[in-house]
Amino acid sequence: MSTQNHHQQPRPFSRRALLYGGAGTVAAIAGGRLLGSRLDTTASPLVRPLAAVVPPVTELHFAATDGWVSMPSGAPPNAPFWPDALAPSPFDLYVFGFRNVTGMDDATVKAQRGKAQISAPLISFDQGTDVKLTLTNLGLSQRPDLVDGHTVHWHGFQNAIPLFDGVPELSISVPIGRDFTYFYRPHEAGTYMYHCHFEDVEHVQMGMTGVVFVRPVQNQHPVGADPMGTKYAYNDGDGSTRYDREFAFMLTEIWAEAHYRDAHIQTTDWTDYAPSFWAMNGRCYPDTVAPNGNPVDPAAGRLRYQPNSSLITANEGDRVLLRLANLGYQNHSLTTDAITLTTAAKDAALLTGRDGSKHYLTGNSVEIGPGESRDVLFTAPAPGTYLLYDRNYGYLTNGGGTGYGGQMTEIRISPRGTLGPQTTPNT
Ligand SMILES: [Cu+2]
Repeated sequence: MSTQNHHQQPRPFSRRALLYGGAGTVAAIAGGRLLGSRLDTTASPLVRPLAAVVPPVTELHFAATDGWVSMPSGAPPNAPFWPDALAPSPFDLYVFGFRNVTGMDDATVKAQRGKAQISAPLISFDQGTDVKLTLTNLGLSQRPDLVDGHTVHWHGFQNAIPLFDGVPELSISVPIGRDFTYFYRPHEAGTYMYHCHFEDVEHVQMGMTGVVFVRPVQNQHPVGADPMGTKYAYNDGDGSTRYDREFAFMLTEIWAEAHYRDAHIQTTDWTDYAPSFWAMNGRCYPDTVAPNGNPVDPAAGRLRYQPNSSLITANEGDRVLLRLANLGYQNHSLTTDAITLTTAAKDAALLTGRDGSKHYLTGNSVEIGPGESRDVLFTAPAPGTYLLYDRNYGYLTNGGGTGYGGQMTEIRISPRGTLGPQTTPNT
């Protein structure tokens, strides 16, 4: 530094000072308890106690890292890309992903490094309840040379604060070894999706995608003669989105060659995109119908890090809600034979006219493009097993092998009164 600089008068306000101030604001928000205690002790009569004005808060803690998962064993090998020779048994494919580490102590959180899951945890919130989601970047155990950040981008959420939007070029990403707390106040019910936005073409393809949905306030104020406890997909005003059971689906494709290149320190030309697997909730048929798993259960086997089942179960006559989200790079069209599907919402918006009239779509197929969501209802037909599948038969394969695979699952209908009330989605 020159003496000239040393003698400069400090300017009252500069762009750099503003940037520093911005960072201080982030720190204050991230340390919510500290901020709160300062506000509580202020002498200003204009500041009311926080407890009187702050809505209830849901707090979650996620970790971002890499890991290994398993595609169906019947797929033909595609040497050297799949199965990946670096994969520890019983796994065969390298991924990036999120884990829900809420409530874990620091040492246990750190122990999840290298144990990512696909698709990301299914999360849901109540309209009007604030959300604090802390993301910890645990780094990549297979690629310690790669110092990528991670973020959470709630796709479709009308975020008033860019800091919490998760687009790193415009706000903040979380470096390795650091935490950042995102804040959301969900005003709009519906089905959304979330994903990491850091090097997003790569990180999304590698598995950092999940479904998030917001329950409407109408659940607390049932319409007509509906009893308390009635569940609705939206604030529809007439009960037309009432449902008994809900199942969420993250639709993606998996390009095994790109996953191999990430594991083996090679780069990918994304314009060559040519997926080998088509997945529902990170699994390919027939794995889609296996029960929900648990990433912290060592006995969970080859689907341990693909814990989200896509099996649909219901009693005859039940109203069933399908929450569909597509974070692949291809269009998908889900169809079912012999069941009429009603699409009530697209991209977390109920299909209504300005006068509130309903413009739901009926048919046996639902089109859904990349980055889009759909809320689809049907009434469970006579007992039996039905299929929900992508009507592009090219997507009903595992690695181009014989037999059915890919984006397909089963709808298993039981006689009336067989299944008790559903308490958790996708069960
Ligand atoms: Cu990421």
